[in-house]
Amino acid sequence: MICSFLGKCRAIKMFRVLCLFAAFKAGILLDSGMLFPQESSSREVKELNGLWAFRADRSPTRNQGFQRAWYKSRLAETGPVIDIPVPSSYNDVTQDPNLRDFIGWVWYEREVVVPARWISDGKTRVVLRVESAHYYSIVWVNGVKVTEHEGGHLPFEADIDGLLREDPTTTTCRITIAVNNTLDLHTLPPGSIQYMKDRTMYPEGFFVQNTNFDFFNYAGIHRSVLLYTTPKAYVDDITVVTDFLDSTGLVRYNVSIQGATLVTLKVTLIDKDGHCVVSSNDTSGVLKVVDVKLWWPYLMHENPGYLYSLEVRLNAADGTSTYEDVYSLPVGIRTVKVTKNQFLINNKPFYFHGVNKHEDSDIRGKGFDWPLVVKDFNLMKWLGANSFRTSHYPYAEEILQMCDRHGIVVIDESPGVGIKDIRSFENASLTHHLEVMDELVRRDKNHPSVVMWSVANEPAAEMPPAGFYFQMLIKHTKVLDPTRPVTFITDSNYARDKGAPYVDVICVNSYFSWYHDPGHLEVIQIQLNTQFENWYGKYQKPIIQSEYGADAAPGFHSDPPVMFTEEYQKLVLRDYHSVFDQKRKLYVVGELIWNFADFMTTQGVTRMVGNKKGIFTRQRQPKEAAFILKERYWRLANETGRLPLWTKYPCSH
Ligand code: GCB
Repeated sequence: MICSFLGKCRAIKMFRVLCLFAAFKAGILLDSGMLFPQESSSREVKELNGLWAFRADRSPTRNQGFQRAWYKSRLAETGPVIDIPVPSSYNDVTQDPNLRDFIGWVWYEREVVVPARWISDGKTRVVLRVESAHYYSIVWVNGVKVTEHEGGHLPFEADIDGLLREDPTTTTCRITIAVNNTLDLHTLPPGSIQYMKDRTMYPEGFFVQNTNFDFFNYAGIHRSVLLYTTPKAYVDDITVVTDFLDSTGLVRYNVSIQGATLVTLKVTLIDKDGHCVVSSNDTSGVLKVVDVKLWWPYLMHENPGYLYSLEVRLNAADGTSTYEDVYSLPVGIRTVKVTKNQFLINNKPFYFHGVNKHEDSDIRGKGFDWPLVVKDFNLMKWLGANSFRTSHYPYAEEILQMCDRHGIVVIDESPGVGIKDIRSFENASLTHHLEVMDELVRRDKNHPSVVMWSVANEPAAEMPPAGFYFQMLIKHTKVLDPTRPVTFITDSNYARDKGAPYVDVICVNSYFSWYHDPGHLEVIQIQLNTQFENWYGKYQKPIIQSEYGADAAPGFHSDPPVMFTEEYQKLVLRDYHSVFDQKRKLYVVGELIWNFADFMTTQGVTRMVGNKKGIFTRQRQPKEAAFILKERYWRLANETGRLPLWTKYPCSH
């Protein structure tokens, strides 16, 4: 009996391992890695944040910088420059209205002292990395072009040690980065430039950038720029996929190496207390973790966000030198699965009670800012939020690292927002969108907090090309990562949505009593009920209410409630919640409020200094709705999860 039971267990374990291999093989199609830069005994990191010299190219064609080769000499030698901080959007840091709304090329420059040993030892690889610059970037070092990149929310890098060694007498190098925020029909997000030629109406050269998304198109170098080193033979990428059976964790890993063929490798999984749990000398394999500590979401377990560390130690030699490289990857062991009416994490039903966010704040715009990140995490935890969606683009990787550590679950979204013009479904757009998914999955594949990919927000999913477009996009994403569900966020009619058949989870945005039937709170429950029944009836897939909400100007009150007051916002939430409470027992697996905080938008008659659907103000102070949500989320957590011990005394946190 016992033997056959054990045999069965072994067979199941074997089967699990085989599945993990299959999932993994497909997931390592990407050719090179984008490991987060990290200091170790073999690697150094030098952040280049601070003040950069800056000039916007205000010439009518925006092309003067290229015509006059501004990258060839110091920027200050070719014209006036101002100080601009990195990271930050440039739009809101000066008093110049033209710079706030500038469209076209801007030029950044910074001189850097490179440690002499990086150049002289001949064994060091020096990489220049830009974590994100919006939207199109070209980078020169000492006047020589080293890379260019399309896309505003993901990192790119270039090896520059060869270039630095060309003149080993100087250890100063000049980095020039030209960044263009112009969006066209094939960019992500798409946009278009409209020239106004009627001289009785508009001044000479007048044009506007049109977009179909509801946030300000902040521009500039939004995240860190840094130099980092690795040895010439180095760990280029690590991929992990995890599973578990009973109390044994399975970590399938693959290490890819560059710069050497003859290497010895040691891979060690280390627990939080620093103890070695299991190790191997192979470049790929499955590590078995006895008495595994799983990665759990916040409020689902008393010890959420448990991370092991996978230390990869490489030793290599060529004819003349020896190399050692060390990289440590945080690893959370967990599974994600979807049934027809549930979202399972570690085989337990998970209910998303969370928020939609933006990378947005006063003065910095979309610039990365640690105090803001920490404040937002503290607010999310105060609220009892267990999840958020990176609406409407990939966020800084440091934010995902925080999510891994705190157990905050993430729906990771591409910048595919505002795809409304039929020309944005053409091949050029699809090709770029596929590349962006490659970059996104390559960067974020190892984060346990990321449980689902979202390929787009509210595309014109009823248009004829949308079916093919989303089928390709979702298939491609599943090949890149077969271990996570894929969705796109819809707002369109369930019967006409051409992409919905391909998604794993239906994510629906709706604004009843706001954009439809404004002022009529009494329609919410009936319309929301119909929405859920229609989608589930047609597709039998779990549903997340991925956006709902109402604008509230902070401090505006009225009873009876009217739109834009805090009372109205609260009542919209109340009516949505009562339907969620019926449907979450059936097939609704989550609710994400729109939005966590007020945020800046383009100017327009429906936006009074930005979108005010935040439950916090842009300065992160609570509106009344925040307390409604806090009460609800903690109640949901009490019903569905296991709270951390400190929550017995929540006031002290
Ligand atoms: C939506 C969009 C989001 C907007 C929001 C609104 O459906 O996805 O980007 O900001 O509605 O407030 O209009």
